[in-house]
Amino acid sequence: MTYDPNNIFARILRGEIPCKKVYEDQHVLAFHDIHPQAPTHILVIPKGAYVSFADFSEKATPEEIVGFTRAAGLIARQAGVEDTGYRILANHGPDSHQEVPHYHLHIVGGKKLGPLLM
Ligand code: U5P
Repeated sequence: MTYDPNNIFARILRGEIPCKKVYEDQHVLAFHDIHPQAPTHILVIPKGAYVSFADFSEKATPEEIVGFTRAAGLIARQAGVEDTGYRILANHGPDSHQEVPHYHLHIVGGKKLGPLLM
């Protein structure tokens, strides 16, 4: 799938659309989901142009992958959900209900979560 440079997260990265930022570094931006599904619902996105997890895992540099993974852990810790627990998930493609074609992790927590599959 070709990356759409006008997808909503690309526009957030360019500052064209506001977000409730919780973290930013050279590789990563993280912000609160606009429709939170739990008390903590943060989206972590790479600054690089990757459509989904499959694209990111294949094309991102080792520095991006390490930076992204470390940042996600730090963001969860800073959100205060490390001790109580949280869920990380990423949707890839139509069957997963991926809505935004820019790779993102959901960090969800702050309450007891139900079973994963729905
Ligand atoms: N979303 C935002 N801000 C936007 C557009 C979408 O936070 O401007 C969120 C949606 O609420 C959704 C997520 O939870 O992005 C996209 O998830 P996914 O279905 O693509 O995995």
